[in-house]
Order: sequence, then structure tokens, then C-alpha cells
Amino acid sequence: MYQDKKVAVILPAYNAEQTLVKTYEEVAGQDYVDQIIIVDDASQDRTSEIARSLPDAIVHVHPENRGYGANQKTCYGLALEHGADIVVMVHPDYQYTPKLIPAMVSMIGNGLYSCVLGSRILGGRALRYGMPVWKYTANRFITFVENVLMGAKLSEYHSGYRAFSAGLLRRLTLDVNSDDFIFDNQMLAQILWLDQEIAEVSCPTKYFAEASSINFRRSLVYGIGCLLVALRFRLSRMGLGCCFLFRGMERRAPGGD
Ligand SMILES: Nc1nc2c(ncn2[C@@H]2O[C@H](COP(=O)(O)OP(=O)(O)O)[C@@H](O)[C@H]2O)c(=O)[nH]1
Ligand SMILES: [Mg+2]
Repeated sequence: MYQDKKVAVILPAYNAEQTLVKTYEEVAGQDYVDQIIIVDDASQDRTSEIARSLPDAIVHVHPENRGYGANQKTCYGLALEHGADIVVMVHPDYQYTPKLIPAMVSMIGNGLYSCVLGSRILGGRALRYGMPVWKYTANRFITFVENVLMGAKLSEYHSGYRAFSAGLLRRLTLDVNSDDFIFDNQMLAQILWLDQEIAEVSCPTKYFAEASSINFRRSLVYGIGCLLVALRFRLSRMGLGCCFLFRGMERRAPGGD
């Protein structure tokens, strides 16, 4: 609990047998964490078996592979069902350190922000930590265009480490979002659409085989998708139609969630 707020950490897992236990144990050791929810997206390895063996984890296994976005939809749904007030999403590939969870939780729990991202770019050491140069360059370019089109100033939109208030999650129409990787980007665009301020903390990141499996082709599809989301945002803001991503959401005064 953070003050009187219940904290859930969600781990959207896919073929994570090598790193799930290590991530889980470190997450479980952090202050404020009440619940850890693991959703396995029909992995081909022993992820579900390992997840079920973990003490106190809430585990859900998709009957078939539905994609990264679909996995997160299940995760957020379960977290809200279980009464979470603050939800932290972290990839179970042990790429992001769970040690930032208390900091991110407190930024949400003290009412300052409704969304906090762990940024690999902000500390300026992504390349030193091993991010491939092509991924870094693409990340910087796409982030620049997204910031211009969506009127934000984030260091990146592509982190797998995010915290949200339950109040904000309930306002987002996550069900209309993609079941694929672009889900993450659509979610941030929806938050910006609601005029919510997004906070960032710098996050040391590890790069190793199990932590980064997305190939160039899938990254390209993702990158183009990001640019289209940002363009749709700008066109919708200009009143030139309203993109399906933003249609069902009610905008209120900035700050409140
Ligand atoms: N649910 C689901 N997750 C996937 C799938 N493919 C990759 N992932 C997850 O997506 C996340 C990001 O992929 P990753 O290769 O780590 O990307 P990178 O760290 O940004 O280079 C990881 O947690 C993967 O486990 C999939 O088909 N379904
Ligand atoms: Mg990764």
C-alpha cells in the first residue's frame, strides 16, 4: 500500500522463462507492492508453468497468442478488478530495474501525476547500456515527430516501464486500441488527448538477448504506426475528424484524473 492506496504491478509475459523469476522476486521485494499480476500470452516456453509456481502471483494465461497489446488489456482489466488504485506495468524481461517502483508509485500516490514513465533516454546513457544504434536513432526520430505533433515534451514514448492511477486507466478507452505493439503508443496518445501531464524518471536499462527480441521488420511496422497515431492526434485536434482512439473519452480540466 502507498498511504491507503493499493498497488498492483502487472507483468505482461511472453516467452519470459529466463527472466520471469528474477523480475518477479525483485518486484515483490519493493516497498508498497501489494499484488503482482502475470498474464502469459500463450508462450511457447515454460512461462505459464513458472508463473503458476510463484507464491502469491495472480496468473492468467491466454488460451492463444493474442499479442502484446491484448496482453496489456488483460493485465489492466485484472488489476482494476482486483481493486488496484495504482498500477505499474513492467516487462518481465528484466530489462528495467524494479527498484524504481517505489519512486513511480509515490509520484502517482501523492496525487502529483496520473502517469509516470521510466525513460531509457532521459539519463543519456541508453547507448552505453547497450541499446542498438539503429533502435536509438529510430527512437529519437519518432519521439521528436510525436512531440511536435502531439504538443508534448517526452524523452521517449516506447518504454516498457509505466505507472498509472486507476482513475486515469478507467478514463482510457483501451479496448479500441491495437492488440499489437502500437498499443503502448496509442495509450500515451490517449493520455495526452485528455491533457494529462506525463512524468518521466530516468531508468537504467539492460540489453541482452532475452531482453530484446523485436526484429527490424516488426520495429519498422511499429515505428510507422507511431507516426500515424501522432498524425491522427494532430488532425483530430485540428477538428479534421476524430480518430477512433479518442472518440469515447471525456476531456476535463488538466490535472484531475
Ligand atoms: N504478449 C506478447 N508479448 C510479446 C510478443 N512478442 C514480444 N512480446 C513482448 O514485448 C515486450 C517488448 O519486446 P522486446 O523484444 O523486449 O523489445 P525491446 O526491449 O524494446 O527491444 C517483451 O516483454 C516481450 O516479451 C507477443 O507476441 N505477445
Ligand atoms: Mg525488452
